[in-house]
Amino acid sequence: MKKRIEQIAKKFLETVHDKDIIILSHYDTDGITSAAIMIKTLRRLDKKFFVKIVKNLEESIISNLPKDKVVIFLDLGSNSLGYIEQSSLEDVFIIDHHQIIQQIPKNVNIINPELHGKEKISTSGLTYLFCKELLPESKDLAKLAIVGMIGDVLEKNISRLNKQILEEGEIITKRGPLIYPSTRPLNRVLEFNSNPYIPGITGNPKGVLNFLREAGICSENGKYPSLMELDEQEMSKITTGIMLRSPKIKNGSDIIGDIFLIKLFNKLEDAREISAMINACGRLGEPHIAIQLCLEIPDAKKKSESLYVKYKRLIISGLEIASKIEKIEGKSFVIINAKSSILDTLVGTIASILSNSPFYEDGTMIITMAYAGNKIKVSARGVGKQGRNVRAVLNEVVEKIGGEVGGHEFAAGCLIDKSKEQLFIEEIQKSLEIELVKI
Ligand SMILES: [Mn+2]
Repeated sequence: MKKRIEQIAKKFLETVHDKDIIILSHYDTDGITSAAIMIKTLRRLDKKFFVKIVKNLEESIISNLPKDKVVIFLDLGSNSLGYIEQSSLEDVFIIDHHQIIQQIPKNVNIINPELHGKEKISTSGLTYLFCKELLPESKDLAKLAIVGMIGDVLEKNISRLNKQILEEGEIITKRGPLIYPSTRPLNRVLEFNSNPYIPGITGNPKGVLNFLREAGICSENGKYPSLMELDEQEMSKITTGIMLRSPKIKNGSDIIGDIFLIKLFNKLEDAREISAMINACGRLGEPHIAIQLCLEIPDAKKKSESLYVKYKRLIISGLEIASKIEKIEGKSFVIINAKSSILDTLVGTIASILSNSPFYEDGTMIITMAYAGNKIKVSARGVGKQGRNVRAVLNEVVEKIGGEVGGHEFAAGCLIDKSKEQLFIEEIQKSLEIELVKI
């Protein structure tokens, strides 16, 4: 993998010598942090570039790219190799970690661990390693790679390369309960945190104060310490207290993990919080604000904080809408068609939250749908780690009616034509009911 990165970086430097660059990246946290790492590096190299952040890499986006520029795809492209081959683009670079299903075309230089050892690493991590080859003094960008790693939930099993990135970035880590931000007063964080939902504490300021008193954590002049300020013993008291109150948390490992602190705007921040903030900006259609946040442009912090607040409100109201609208329910599945009442960029998150809630039994498949222009965004989640392979179910239907599928066994999504709305619902019901007979 390292050799490969070295080779491609060398080729990239030769290619961009007299050409402008287009960066095309994905709108999630991993894609945005990857783009920010690349932007910073190209600026330092005094290169001319243009950035575009997209939700999906559609064929028209690829075919409209100017042919005389060097195009670098970040966190996407591996699924679009056919389109890229047909595009007659001359110089294409891809840094990505998604599965590859096609042959690598001749005009493509690709870095993807799926081809080399399959190590679990985010695109932001790969982009960081790549940029370090372009410009060795890039270690200050390691923190962005870590934020992207968290965005893609790859922090539970830190791989070899990620470990190296953590060391190079001098990232402060601490074991503790994963309630974030770990940098703000505990009472506020416990009250407003809903993941995990802690009965008697989440949304309950009085309950929070009782809880902290029981754990022996006192306020000083009315101000409670942050999680990061606690010693080991206090930290474990908090963990035990949370577990005692939460029947859904069965093992310590469900709640304890590594807390990562990074310096942004010269202040220590919880990388999980920054990751969530970037995600919110991207999903609300303002990825440029998130990029500015990563680049530490002063105005961006306030702007992304207010987008983050707006996003959290939209999720809560989306959950309310999902609970109220008429659903199609069958044995061990539920279809929630929000049409235009929930943003297409939020239905996936809503499906995830519902799949972790106590409202649905293990083995249930949750399907949420929302309009996205002349398409429909469908998200599917399995409740508990059992039951159907939700990706396979979507694949089967989409093969019949057309569309694009992505994801894996427990979390998948697809994009279908709006004209296929009824057909999709009929077909998926058919397939779910038949599959049940097979079980
Ligand atoms: Mn990614």
